[in-house]
Amino acid sequence: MRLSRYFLPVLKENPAEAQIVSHRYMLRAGMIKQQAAGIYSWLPLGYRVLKRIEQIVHEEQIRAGHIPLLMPTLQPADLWRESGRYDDYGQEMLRIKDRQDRDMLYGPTNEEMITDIFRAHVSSYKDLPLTLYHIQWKFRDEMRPRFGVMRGREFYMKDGYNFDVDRDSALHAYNRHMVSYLRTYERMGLTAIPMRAASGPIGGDNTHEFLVLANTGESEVFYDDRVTALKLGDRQVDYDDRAEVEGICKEFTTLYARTDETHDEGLFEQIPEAHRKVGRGIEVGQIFYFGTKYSEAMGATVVTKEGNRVPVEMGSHGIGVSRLLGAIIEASHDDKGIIWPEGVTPFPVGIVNLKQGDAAADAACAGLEKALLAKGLEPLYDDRDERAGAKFATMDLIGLPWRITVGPRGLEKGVVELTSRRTGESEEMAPEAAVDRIAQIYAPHR
Ligand code: P5A
Repeated sequence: MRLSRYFLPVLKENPAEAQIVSHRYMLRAGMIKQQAAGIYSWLPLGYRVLKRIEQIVHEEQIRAGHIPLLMPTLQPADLWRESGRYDDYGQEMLRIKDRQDRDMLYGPTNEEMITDIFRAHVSSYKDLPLTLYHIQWKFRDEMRPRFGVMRGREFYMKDGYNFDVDRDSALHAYNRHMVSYLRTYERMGLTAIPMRAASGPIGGDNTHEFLVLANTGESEVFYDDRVTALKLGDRQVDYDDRAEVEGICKEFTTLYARTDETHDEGLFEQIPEAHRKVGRGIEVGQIFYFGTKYSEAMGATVVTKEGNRVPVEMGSHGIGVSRLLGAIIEASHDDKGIIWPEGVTPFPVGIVNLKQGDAAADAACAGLEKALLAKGLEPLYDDRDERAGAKFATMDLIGLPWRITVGPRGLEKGVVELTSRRTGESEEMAPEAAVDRIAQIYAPHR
């Protein structure tokens, strides 16, 4: 993509309405535009990151054996009357009437609708286990939408729902989600800690939230800091192996880590003092096991091997896809702008032409662009007729992890400069070597 033809409405000034750094940088980097309180348009750069995050979520769900579908944003109120949540959900639910005067709502979550799909088509243990998920817009009329996409009213969520014949199988589904989430967040360059939490309006007594530590987080968290060193890494996990999956969950949930809702001061004090930490965190996901809460109310049953008809065991599992952009920026930035982890960056590399209009520099940049594209790595080429300083400032703000700088002086020696956004370190090398290096860096991410 050439910057001269792109749509990147960068702001010079700090927007007054942004209280936290991720919101400020998303506005300044031309990623989002507010359309109403807590409702945003996703401008091209923001949209690219949203799609990258969505892609990682899909890949990891499919790896865990979960099946994508797509449910609508609008739902009939009658489904929610069956579960009893139509009245319980209160002011957070956006209620709408259609022209026939039927009660509708903009879905804040989909437990009822997925249970309706299940009961229409499944009635035997032979069709289980089953986990269906979608990535779809949600609406919650939050009392205090704030911090940009972090607490929106309209937001993008991955929500998955497991159906199992008995409690043990449903707990395996819960564990499978936990492990797949750990891998998902790691691929985005995040450390997200599973913490014992409260279930709120979704229900059930077994639930974990995934928290990214950040001073600007909305949740107060209490944890043993040794939990932050745990990594899933590139272990190959067999998601059907109950013992293996449970073992990984134990590894990640044995050290104390809780939100304020479930915090237990007595247990907390048993942690050696040097490791005892109180801080704040951003909730980027939550998993629930709630058994038969919805299936019983809505008549979603299966016939077991023994021939008994029982309500199906369920849980639901959510990832805050749009919130993740904010969380990643909170975790990865400096005073010049965003620093995208390679896994989610909107473009893998930026090309800065120091002397637009210089025949050799223009040709070298075009050559780099072509060579990178041929490797499936689309660069963002700043081909505008701007000062070098302004070009660097834009690249730093939008946070591409790598930059190739091309100028007539370097080209006389046959080199360009490859710079890491994270460390600021630069290295001179032949243009072909820079392309190879970028390809190597991204090999594990594509
Ligand atoms: C699990 C999936 C649920 O709704 N039902 C389906 C369950 N869980 S949840 O914890 O309420 O939401 C899941 C994740 O969505 C993100 N999230 C938000 N993101 C942006 N703005 C909001 N207002 C908002 N509310 C929830 C969070 O990341 C949460 O963990």
